[in-house]
Amino acid sequence: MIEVVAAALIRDARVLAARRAPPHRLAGGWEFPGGKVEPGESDGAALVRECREELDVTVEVDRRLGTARGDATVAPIRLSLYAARLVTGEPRPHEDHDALRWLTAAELASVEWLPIDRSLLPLVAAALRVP
Ligand code: 9L3
Ligand code: MG
Repeated sequence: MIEVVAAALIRDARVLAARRAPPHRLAGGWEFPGGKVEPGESDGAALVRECREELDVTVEVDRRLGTARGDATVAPIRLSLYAARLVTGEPRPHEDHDALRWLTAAELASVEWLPIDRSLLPLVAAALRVP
């Protein structure tokens, strides 16, 4: 089981969605930014590191919204999604993503989510309603 963390980065009742860039096999799919937890690393530390690497921002990690299971190439993954807030910086895509969007609850269904991320959307919609 590969442990993966992702951030529902919320600002002004919108959540940040990121589109995976080529050449990854999941290119074109939208996700909550994040990645694999390294050995000995906490979920929170992994999220802070991933948001810095992928978006060039510092985030503060809030509560866990939920988890979902899915399949990666080599092994099943468990994705833990956390609500998070921006502390410093303005998100911009690096190598991992080629587009970013801030979505309202009403706009959540308007992008092509990776299936595992889509399964968590009801929890994100609830977090957007009750910040
Ligand atoms: N994954 C799915 N949804 C997400 C994230 C951050 C990751 N919101 C999947 C894609 C890969 C695996 O988890 O199969 C590892 O993610 P990454 O390290 O390639 O970002
Ligand atoms: Mg990643």
